[in-house]
Formats: sequence, structure tokens, C-alpha cells
Amino acid sequence: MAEYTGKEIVILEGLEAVRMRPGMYIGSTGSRGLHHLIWEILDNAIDEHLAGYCDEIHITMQKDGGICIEDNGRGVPVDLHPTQKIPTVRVVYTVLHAGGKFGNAAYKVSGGLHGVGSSVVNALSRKMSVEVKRDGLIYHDEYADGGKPVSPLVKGELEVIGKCRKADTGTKVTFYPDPEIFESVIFKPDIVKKKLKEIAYLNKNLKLVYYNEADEEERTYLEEHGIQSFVTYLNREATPIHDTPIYIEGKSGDIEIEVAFQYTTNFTEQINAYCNRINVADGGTLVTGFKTALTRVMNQYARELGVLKDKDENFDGKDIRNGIMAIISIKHPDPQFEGQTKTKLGNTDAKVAVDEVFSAEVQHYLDKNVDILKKILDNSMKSYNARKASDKARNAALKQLNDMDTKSKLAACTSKKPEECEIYIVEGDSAGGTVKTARNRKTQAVLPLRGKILNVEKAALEKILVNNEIKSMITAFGCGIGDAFDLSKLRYDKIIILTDADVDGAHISTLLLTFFYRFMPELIYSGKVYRGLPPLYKVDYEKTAGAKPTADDLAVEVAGSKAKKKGKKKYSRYVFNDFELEKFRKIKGNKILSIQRYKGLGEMDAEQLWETTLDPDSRILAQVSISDTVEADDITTTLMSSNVPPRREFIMEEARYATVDI
Ligand code: 28G
Repeated sequence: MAEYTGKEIVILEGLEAVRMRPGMYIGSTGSRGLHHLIWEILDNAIDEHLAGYCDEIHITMQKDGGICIEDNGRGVPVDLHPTQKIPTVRVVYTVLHAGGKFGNAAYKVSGGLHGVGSSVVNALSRKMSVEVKRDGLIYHDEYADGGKPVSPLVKGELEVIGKCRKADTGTKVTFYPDPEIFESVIFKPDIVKKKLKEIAYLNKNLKLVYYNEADEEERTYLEEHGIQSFVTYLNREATPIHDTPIYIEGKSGDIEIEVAFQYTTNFTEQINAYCNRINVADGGTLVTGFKTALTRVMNQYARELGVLKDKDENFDGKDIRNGIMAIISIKHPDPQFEGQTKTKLGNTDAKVAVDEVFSAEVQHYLDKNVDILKKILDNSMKSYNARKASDKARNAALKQLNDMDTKSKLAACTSKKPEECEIYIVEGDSAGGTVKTARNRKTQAVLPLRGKILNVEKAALEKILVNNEIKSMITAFGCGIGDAFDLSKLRYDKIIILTDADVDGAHISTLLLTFFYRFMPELIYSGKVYRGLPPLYKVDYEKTAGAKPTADDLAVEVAGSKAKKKGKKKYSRYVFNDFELEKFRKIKGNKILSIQRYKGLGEMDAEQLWETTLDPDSRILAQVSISDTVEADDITTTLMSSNVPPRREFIMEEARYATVDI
């Protein structure tokens, strides 16, 4: 585009604002933000599906780093936009917040983190092209350097680059994320595939075709049974107590409700909720409606069938949800997302609607499937009895927790100000000992753990609560567990898991994360949990003639006066994994003198340990986060199952790349 008119400058300023503060629009410029670009474009295609015009979306990860998404919807309108006086397509892709929906919130139902739409993706791309098939013609528009149009307009209209059948309609978008904006512009196939799978479950009969040019992998995601199959999938490592997930659907006013649930022999409950396909991780009214209805209906059955003898006895909601895996998905015309992260649904009418539809329909189902009803009640009864029996044991255990400080191996820090304190949870007594010597006693506490810790996914609550390792942690943190959890009582600003950089270490750290995730999830959600990343190697090296040291090269003293006279300098570097070591070997100008491989933390001396894992100025910590509930639970189940191969695979990957998400 040669010259800009006044209006176009305003548009470009809008996109420039996105480039100035990408985080405000897509969350981050890291991997999450990068992938968010795909979700944002996908969302628009899904909206077209929800509007009833699109049943197939193709997603191609191109060899050249681009992502191509194509839908068979109506195609973004190409006509002149009434107020902007340029083709609507160009408005959609260059005007901030237009997003194709022009502020019509009810229209946009599939959602996204910010719902900011296509122009944001364009603003953050070095190149983007759009093809629209409509009325038998193929239109084209292209943008470069953050959304600047590069295609000419012909008499104010979009370029036509070909013809097609009249019935052939749709939108195709190809974009290349801008490396000046993102830390990396490499998309991860696993993340994309996982998302497509979730989208397929939440949008039954929408066909998603994935293709990766790099490895020629092609996959089709199509879930005829939607969330019912989703439950089956999430329960794939568990043992269900009835064959197929129960599926309920119905409408109350203009709120559409779908629920699928299945009981397993696990002791946990999991309810994933979605409003307009947006995961509401903190639940809200739709979850309350489901829980209230389920508790009421099941207690009613229990009394009718004489399962509960005493008229005044009731199952607790928790008894009834023991072992449940449920998905609630509703469509609401005017969703109110609340809370700091906007992940809780606030509409009161959603509670009423879910309660009404669910209780009516589930009774319908259970009246006809009395065998399943009995299995569920039997399961509730087991939980009820265990609860009664364990109340005593639990109280005793909790009481014991309060006066057990002496037994814990905690080496406390002297400061009592949580905002400056950290606790290191260290694998093994010997490493724990070195950390104790090396740490800053004022702010760094150390809790050594002995060997493997209990797998909370597999153990009963009474066992968990009397486990020494677990008791020590609960006491040390000071913030309680479960319902009694109180983040404001946490004694530390950071909880740092420190294990060896090997498979066992990764396993222990996963067991710890699972414990946190199940008993104090807020610790992870609030970003208090970290993993220390101890190096695997120490490399000593020299510079070859002419090579200049960089900021990464740490000079070390050279023994012997001869070497000193010659002006020879030795350097030393910590290397964190094999991949990095390979990279280092390829750097020209370094002559490797020796490589020391640390077998474990225990092999490092206090000074090395301080430098690599304790010193806030030089250590490397990875903050643990949860991408979304589906993924998180998925990984805990994969890891915790007795099915060995997938467990190993994940842990090895963790050990190599030190992935931070769980
Ligand atoms: C391939 C990747 C992403 C899309 C459509 C279809 C329409 C549309 C998109 O309209 C402007 C706002 C409301 C009418 C709507 C087509 C109505 C009639 C559409 C996509 C004008 C946006 N015909 N498909 N936007 N509307 N697919 N896929 O982005 O008033 S965006």
C-alpha cells in the first residue's frame, strides 16, 4: 500500500497498539500466546459452525512455519462495509475488536481468552493471507508486517483470484507469527492436536482435519457422541463401575444444557464445566445447579429404595460424587464470567436451568436403568461408611499433625515474613544436608524427603494423612489442605521442588505435583510452586585463538603460574541437559577440557549447589502451571496409572526438556 488515508492510519494505530502490548490481547508472547493465535482463528471458524453453516475445518501446520485454517462456512462477507467503506473482509482482519462480530456478544458463542479476533492475529503476524469463496468467486487479501494490507483493491473491491462452484463457500486464513513479537514461532503439534481433540468433543459432528507437512501426519477429529465420548476418554485409565457414561440433554428457556457423567472406582471427583465451549475452570452456577440436583435426586432414590434406613440420614454431596467424572456443557445467550481470571460463571439462571433439566432427565434415565442406579447408590454407601469410619481416624491424624513439628526434618528459615521466604523440598537426606549448608538461612528453609513419596492418586485418604512426608509438608506450609486450605496462611512465597535431573527425580517431582494438585490446587494456580532445575553437566573449556568470551562464558582461576603468564583463561559452564550439551559442542571457538556429569544433587558441593539452584541471581527455576483442567487431569492420570509405558514417556520428556506445565 503506497499511501495511507486518514482512516487507514487509525486502523494501523489500532494494530500497532496490539504490537506494543501483545500480552494484553493474547496473554503472553511465550508458547501459550503463540498457540493462542491458532485458537483465535479457529474460534471464528467454530462460531461459523455454531451458527449452523460449517461442518468441516482443516488445520495445516505448514513446513514454512505458517498455519493454514480453512472452513466451509459462508465465507466472510466481501461487500463494502457500510461505515468503513472498505471490503468487510479487510475490516474483519484490520480493525481492532471487529472480530467479525461487531460487538455482538450473543453472536459470538465459542469464546476465547479475550475474544479479540482475527485482527489481533494479523497484528502479531509478519504475513497473513485470507481467501474467501463466495458466489462462485475466490477473493483474496493479504497483509504484511503486523496487518498492513498489501493486496490492491480493484475499484474499492477485493481482488478476485479465481472461480469456484457457487455452492462452494468458506474462509481460508494462513498466517505467519512475527518472530519480532514471539519468543519462539515454532508451533507444537501435540498442543494443537490436544486442542482439536477437545474442540471435537465439545462440538459433536464438527469434523476437524489436521495435517502436519513436516511429518506428513494426518488426523481427523470427529466425535459423533460429543461430551459422552469425552468422559469415556478421560476415564480411559480408570475402572468405570457402569459401562457407558450417562448422557443428559435439554433446554430451559434459551439455555441449552448437556451433561455426561460416569462413575469409576477412584476416590476422586472431577467436574469439568464449559459455557459456550469456554472452560469455566472455577465452575460457578452451572456446577452448583448440577451438584444440588444430583444430591437431591440420589438422596430421594436412596430413601425410596431403602438404602438409607433412617429418615433423617442423608448422603453428603461428596459421598454421591465419590468417583464421578462429569462434563457439563451449556450454551447461554449472555454469559457473565466472573472472578479474577474470568473462569467462573455467574448467571443465576444457569443454576436453575441445569438443576431443572438435569433432575428431570436423570430421573427419566435412572428409572429405566435401575441396575446402574443401584451401583451408584452402592458406591455412595461405601463412601458414606468410609467417611463415618474415617472421621475418627482423620481427626486423630489431624490432631497428630498439629503436634508433630518435632518429628519433621524441616530446617526452618529465621525470617517469619512469608513474602521473602522459600522452602526447598529436596529429594534425599544427603542432598538435603548439602542444601542445608549452602542455603541462605534467613530466607530459605529446607525439607528433605526420604525416597519415593506416596502416590495420592492410588492411596486412601487415611493413609495419605498419616504419611510422614505428606504430614511434614502440610505442617511446614501452614495453609491446611482440602476445604480447610487457606492460601493467606502459607508461610512461603515459593515452594521449590528440587530433585535430581534424572527419571527418578522427575517421577518424585510428579508425585509431589500430584499431591499439590489434588489437595492444595490453589498453590499451583497461584503460581507458588516451582521446580529447581539442577544442571546435569559442568563443562570446563578454553577459548581457541581469536575467540572472544561472551556473557555466557564464566572465567575461572587457572592454577599454575605458567598458564597465568601466557594469559590463558579457563572457563566453566553449567549445562542442564543433553540437548544443550550438544548445542554447546557445536559452538565454535570453545575447546572443551573436561565434562563432569553430575549423577545427582548429592555430588555437588555447597558452592556449586548455591550457584546453580539456590542463589536467586543465578539459579534456574521453572514455575509450575496448569494449562487447563482437561490437560492437567489428563497428565495426572497418565502418570499415575499402573500402565507403565505412557508414564515413562512423559517423565523422560520432562527430564530432557524440563517442561514446566503439568
Ligand atoms: C478459516 C479460519 C477462520 C468466518 C464467517 C462468516 C461470516 C462472518 C466470518 O461475518 C461479519 C457480522 C455480522 C454480518 C456472516 C458470512 C454472515 C453472513 C458471515 C473464519 C457480517 C462477519 N455471511 N466465517 N464472519 N458479519 N470464518 N474462519 O473466520 O453481520 S469469520
